[in-house]
Amino acid sequence: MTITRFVLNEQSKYPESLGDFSILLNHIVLGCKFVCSAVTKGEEQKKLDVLSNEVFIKALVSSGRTCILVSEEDDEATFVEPSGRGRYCVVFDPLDGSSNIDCGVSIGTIFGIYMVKDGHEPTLNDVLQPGKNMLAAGYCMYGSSCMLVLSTGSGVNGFSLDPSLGEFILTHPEIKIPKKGKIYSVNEGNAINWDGPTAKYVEKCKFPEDGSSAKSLRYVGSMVADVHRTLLYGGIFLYPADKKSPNGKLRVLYEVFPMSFLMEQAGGQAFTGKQRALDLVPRKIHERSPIFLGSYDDVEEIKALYNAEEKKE
Ligand code: P6P
Repeated sequence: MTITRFVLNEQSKYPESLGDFSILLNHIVLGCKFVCSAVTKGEEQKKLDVLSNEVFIKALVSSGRTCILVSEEDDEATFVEPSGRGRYCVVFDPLDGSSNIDCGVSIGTIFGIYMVKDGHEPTLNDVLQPGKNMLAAGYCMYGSSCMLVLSTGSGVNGFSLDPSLGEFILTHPEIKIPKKGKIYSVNEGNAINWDGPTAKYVEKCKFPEDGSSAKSLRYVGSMVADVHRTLLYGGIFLYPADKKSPNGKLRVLYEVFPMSFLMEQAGGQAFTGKQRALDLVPRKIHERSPIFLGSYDDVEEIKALYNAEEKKE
C-alpha cells in the first residue's frame, strides 16, 4: 500500500470529494521525497534550510490547491496568486531541528492543513484558526530511514520511503500511543527556569512517590525525533514555559498544532499548561506556546499539577 493509494482510498470515503485534497497531499509527499534526497546527499545546513523551504513553497503553489502558506522560514505568509489558488492553507516547518544536521541527528518537516473559511478574499484569519480545525497534519522524519507519519482525521499511519521504488509504503498502520509510558523528554538544562508544576512533575518522574520505577530521560533536541519516539514508545514530551521564555519556544501553527493533532488521533493528548493545545486560537502566525504531549495518563498527571496551581491563584 503506497501513500498515494492510501490517500486515494481515504478520498473514496467522500464521494463528493473533488480530489483536491489528494492532489495537495501528493504535492507535500513530493516535497518530502525531494528534501529526503537532499538531506541524504549531505548538503550543508544553511543551503538545506533555504532549499527545503523553496521546494515546499514551489510544490504547494504548483499544486493549484493552496491559497495561503505559512512557513517557519518566512516572516510573512505567502498569498497564492488568484489565478492559481485553491481552498487549502498549509502551515509548515520545512526542516525542523536543522541545527542538528551536521551531527547526523534526525530532523524533519512538520505540516498542518486548514480549509479556508468560506467565500471571501483569503486573509490571515484563514490560518489563525485553532488546531482542532485542521483537516490533516503530519511530519516526515529524515534519519536512518525516511518516514512520513500522517493523520487526515481518522487515525495515524506511518509510511517508510522505499528508495528503490521512490514510494512511501505503509509500514505502521493505525499507530496508537501507549496509554502510559516510561520515558519523559525535556531539556533538563532549563530546569533552573521552570515553573512549579513542571519542576514538581519532573521531580515525580525521577523520584516517584508511589514506589513505581523512575522514568528514563530521552531528549534528542529535534522535535520530530522526540515526538516520533514518544508516539511509538509512549511517555511524555515537554517544552514548558520558563522565566526566559514565558510562552515556551515551540511555534503554535507548525510545531505544536500538528504534533498535538497526531497525538490526539493516536489516543494521546496535548496540553499547553492552561488548556487543550488544539483549542488554542493563535493571534500571530509565529506565536509560541508551552506544550506537554504524549501518553494520555502521563499528560493527565501534569495537567492535574497545573490545574491545582491555578486553583491556588
Ligand atoms: P532546545 C529545534 O531547534 C527545535 O525547534 C525543536 O525541533 C526542538 O524540540 C527544540 O527546538 C529544542 O530546543 O532549547 O531544547 O535546544
